[in-house]
Amino acid sequence: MSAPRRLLLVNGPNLNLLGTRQPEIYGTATLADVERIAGEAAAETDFEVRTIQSNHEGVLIDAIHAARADCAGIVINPGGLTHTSVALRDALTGVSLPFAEIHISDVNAREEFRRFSYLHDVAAVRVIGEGVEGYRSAVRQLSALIA
Ligand code: CA2
Repeated sequence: MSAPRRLLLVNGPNLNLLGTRQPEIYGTATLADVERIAGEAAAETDFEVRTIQSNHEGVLIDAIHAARADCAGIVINPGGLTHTSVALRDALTGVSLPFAEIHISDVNAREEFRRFSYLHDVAAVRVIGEGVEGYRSAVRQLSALIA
């Protein structure tokens, strides 16, 4: 059977606040804008996007597990869990779907603790510090890799 033309877009803790605070770091676009950008990029190659944002690690892990049934890949901004979560890494490697890790800000140019990512060696694509347009790039690169 051919792979489903669907990607799961995961946004982790606090990304629901996009566009409301810290514009100097994250810009002024909202989570709705991010989800629209990802959907537009996916449509270029006839993919659709399912979105989830949660502030709860277990909810994100459940969504990643569910993606195994009907998604071809995952685009994820894990928020602060990037730097802390073995469980999120295990979920992503456990479902064996290719995934793109995206960060809006340049995590390498901020506090030292943001430089390490538990996903850095298992992500198929990494996009860092390109603002919310980075989601477009992540979706395009992941779709190309799957197709
Ligand atoms: O740069 C990114 O995309 C991050 O993944 C964002 C996380 C941060 O912990 C990572 O180190 C880098 C934080 C997401 C919180 O987003 C906010 C947006 C607006 C206002 C407050 C928080």
